[in-house]
Amino acid sequence: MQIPQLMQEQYHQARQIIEDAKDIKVYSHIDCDGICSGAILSTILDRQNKAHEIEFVNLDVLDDIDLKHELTIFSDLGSGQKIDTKAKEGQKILILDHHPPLRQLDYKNDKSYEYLEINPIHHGIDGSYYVCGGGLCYFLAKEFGYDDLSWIGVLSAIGDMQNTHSGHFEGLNEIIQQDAIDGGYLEVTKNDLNIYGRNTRPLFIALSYFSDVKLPITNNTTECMAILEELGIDEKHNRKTLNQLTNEDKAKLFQKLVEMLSKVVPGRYVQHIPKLIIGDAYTFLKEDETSFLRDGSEFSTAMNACGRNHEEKVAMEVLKGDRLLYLDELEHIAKNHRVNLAKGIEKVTGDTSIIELENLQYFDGTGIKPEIVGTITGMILGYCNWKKPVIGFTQTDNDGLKVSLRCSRLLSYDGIHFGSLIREVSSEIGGTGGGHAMACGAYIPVDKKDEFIEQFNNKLEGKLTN
Ligand SMILES: [Mn+2]
Repeated sequence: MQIPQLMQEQYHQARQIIEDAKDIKVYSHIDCDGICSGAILSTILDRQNKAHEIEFVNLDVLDDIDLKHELTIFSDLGSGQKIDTKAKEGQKILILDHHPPLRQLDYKNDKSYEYLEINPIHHGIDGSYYVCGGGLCYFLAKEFGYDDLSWIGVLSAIGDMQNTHSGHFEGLNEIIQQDAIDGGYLEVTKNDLNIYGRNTRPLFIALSYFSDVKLPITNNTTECMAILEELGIDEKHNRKTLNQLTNEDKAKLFQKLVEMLSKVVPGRYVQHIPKLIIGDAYTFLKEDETSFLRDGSEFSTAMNACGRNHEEKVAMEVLKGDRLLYLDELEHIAKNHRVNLAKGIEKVTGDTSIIELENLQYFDGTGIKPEIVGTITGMILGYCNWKKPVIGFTQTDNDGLKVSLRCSRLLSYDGIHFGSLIREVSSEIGGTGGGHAMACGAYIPVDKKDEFIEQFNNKLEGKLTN
């Protein structure tokens, strides 16, 4: 795939707009993709000697926002929000977003302010699997000749789960990946064993987090050690990590996992088993060999940890190259984050009961911060029935309910898009929602919880394999 000509022309225009501007504000999203987008834009602006402000925000603050700067740039957000209701004559707006756009390509034509929106969907390019916010910002960097930022584009796509469909990058993401490889920033190991924590987690612990399907090893480190011993891998419990295994050991482990999975997975899911344990692995070659920044998934988790704790700037400074001051801070934030997650898990699996209905299961996560309820919901999956999605609820600061849904990847491979379902159900009861096929969320009125559960349960009738 190549960048369509019209989109390429938009990038020329975007460059011109930036070169002409003196007073610039950037709004970006608070997740890994948004932080990567912000870091790329900020680097472009630094190198162009452009003073700029950058702010990481939630989507809900953007509708009817007061624009105070000559040029306002929105990255990884903006397409779906009414960001220009207060735009004044002479102001300029640039949007780089991959979410479904509210406005058409010709929207700019009769405006008294300058409006440029670069969104792949306007050009017939899928925004879930072919390019994300950070990728769109990278193509702008490339327009300026800053190909060295390609690796941040790759990281954004990892964080945005753009490769979940096939285990590989496709579409425009492939161009970014190739640029990063050509520049010597990235190594892609095709079809590697795909277990989280390859660089820093001892394998027997990494394996115990396997939760797409409940296996004997799930949340059971003793069983993990026994299996590694049986396979003759790490039998002395040296706490080897995945990336310390030989290919031969990886192949043995792959066989064992397939065997375990085949025993418990219903027939219609069997074809998807390899995708659960195999995928491309991304190594950032400029990072220290033992650093968690060296592995793409671990790096993106640290970025998300910052977003969840309102420390996006720390994450951005690390991306922009500061490894002295900010890397320590990043490690500190990531560690605290893990402690908070563990406390949340303990709470839900301890005194809160997980309630199972015909087609879903849910828990009351009161007291869990809304920023981390999604991550916790994902980790709770390993304690539940993997054949149904799990939904967590918690209160927001403004008396609403935050809803998070996670499910086994097998359900999404089977064709269910929970992001679309949650959008439908939440809007039917006066809330808002959306997201990925297997990780999504919503905000709903606090008194609509029961209605939400009932409607969601009904909507799933006949869609799941029990
Ligand atoms: Mn994104």
